[in-house]
Amino acid sequence: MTWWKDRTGYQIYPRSFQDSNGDGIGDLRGIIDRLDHLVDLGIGFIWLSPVYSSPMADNGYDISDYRNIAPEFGTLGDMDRLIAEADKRDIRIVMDLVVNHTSDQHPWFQEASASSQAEKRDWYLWRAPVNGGPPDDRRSYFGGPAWRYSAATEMYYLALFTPEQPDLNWNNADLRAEIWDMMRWWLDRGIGGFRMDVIDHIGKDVDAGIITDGPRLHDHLQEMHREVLAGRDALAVGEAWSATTDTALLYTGRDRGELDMMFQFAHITALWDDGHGKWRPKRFDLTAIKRVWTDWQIALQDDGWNALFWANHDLPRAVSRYGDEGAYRVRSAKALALVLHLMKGTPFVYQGEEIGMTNTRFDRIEDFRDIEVLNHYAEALAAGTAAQDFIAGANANGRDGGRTPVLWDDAPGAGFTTGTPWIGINANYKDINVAVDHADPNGVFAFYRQLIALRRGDGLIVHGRFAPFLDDHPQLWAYTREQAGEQLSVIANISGTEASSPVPPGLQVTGQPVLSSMAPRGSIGTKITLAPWEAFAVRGPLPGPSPTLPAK
Ligand code: TEU
Ligand code: CA
Repeated sequence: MTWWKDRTGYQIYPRSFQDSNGDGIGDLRGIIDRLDHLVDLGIGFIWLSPVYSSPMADNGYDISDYRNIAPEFGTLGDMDRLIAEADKRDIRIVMDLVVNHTSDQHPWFQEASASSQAEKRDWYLWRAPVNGGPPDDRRSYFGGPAWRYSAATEMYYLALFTPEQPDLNWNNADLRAEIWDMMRWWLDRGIGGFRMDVIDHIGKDVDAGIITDGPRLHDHLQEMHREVLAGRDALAVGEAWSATTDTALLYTGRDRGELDMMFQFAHITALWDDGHGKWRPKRFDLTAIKRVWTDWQIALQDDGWNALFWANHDLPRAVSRYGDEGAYRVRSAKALALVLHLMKGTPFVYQGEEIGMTNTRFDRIEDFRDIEVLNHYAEALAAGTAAQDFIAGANANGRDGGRTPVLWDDAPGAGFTTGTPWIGINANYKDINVAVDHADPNGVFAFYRQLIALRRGDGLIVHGRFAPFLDDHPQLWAYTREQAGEQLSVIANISGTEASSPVPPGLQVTGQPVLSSMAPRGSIGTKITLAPWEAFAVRGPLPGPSPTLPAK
């Protein structure tokens, strides 16, 4: 029932993974064509970002039919083929469940917004104007007001993301029943589970001003478990930007009957500027990142389960945000992967991360595609921000940089498409692509393949107890995992300059070399000195007092 504990997940953003018909947009057949790449990598399941029918206001996170496939991605038959072909390769398909909101083109909303007497009116959140305007001044995440006026019934509806994404009213039992039925319909089609989009939002109580972590959040999740997930061998992983180590076990505790694991984002927001959020990212701060991961490792040490990740379709690419894009690109990609994958939890690889792809940068706002960037750009300029300043922030921390096509080879179109891609392809595709990296025994792909293979069936990596060291060192990241008398020690220089430190009490790094971003090492001697981005793991018997030898 917990197949996901020793497997590694791989996130596919379908629009940019592989185009099979030359329209410049990735599609399901393209994914099927590339499944053997994932087999080679050792992937155990795919988190597939939405492929359902959608007007694509938010690239598919605005769904107009939960039980059909957007034509640009293919057909239900293609989806069934993907499930079957992946299953032949022992790869499960975890679909993206986006049920905090639908598209405004969903028939449910079309019906609900047409008349205040509509049967499904209460499936959305309507409020009367106040003093001729919106009920309150709440802002949406993607710019503009969160309350949108609907002239047909002269009322406002809540839309926390874009106006095209009206929030569903989860207090409505008929709505919930329909969601359960749809989830069962997909599980019966053979998918392996769901990644649940902004799931911390479904308990909202807007009149109380509570949006995340709301009063009925866990009631709904427990009902979902009873109605859909109980007894099924399906993964439920929730996305919860509001989650903390205090609330994590409410979602993922073994006796909670809710979710299996969750994506928390404290390591992401720790580097966001207090005043300007992601658009003015703070300088990299390793101690802040280590603190978050250590807190979460310890919080879920005995219950619950972490999802381990650096990047996804909403975040900048790992090697650009946390590593080095230049001389140490490959080594830093390996170092970041090693410290992440050897922690306790299920690692997720974001498409292209396995070859150390870097962020794509755009000089002009016209080259960006993400509605979040475009809307915030307009608001920032209206507030006096210089265009280039905002664009610099959008390139550093926006969502488009990591959403450009996977680089497969050095052909025009990078092997992604023979047509005109929907978004620009990274200009470094001739140097950084799967074909080049895959051929390099010291490449990023080869390292990820070894790292992922280590985890499979390994009790120490999957279940070993976590212990941190060197918490305050600004360059070094060190921790151990212990299980059944064995210890795995991980030590990494997450910086571009040499790092050294006395060996902290209790940290013993001796044993068999497991993996290294450079030449294999089996020990650190009496003082730690690591080259830039040198990271390695060793494994051996749990050090401790040598066993007393029997008297002669
Ligand atoms: O993202 C949730 C979400 O809050 C992020 O969009 C985040 O707020 C933003 O990137 C930080 O500035 C999920 C999906 O992952 C995202 O792609 C969707 O746009 C969003 O929900 C709405 O469905
Ligand atoms: Ca296509």
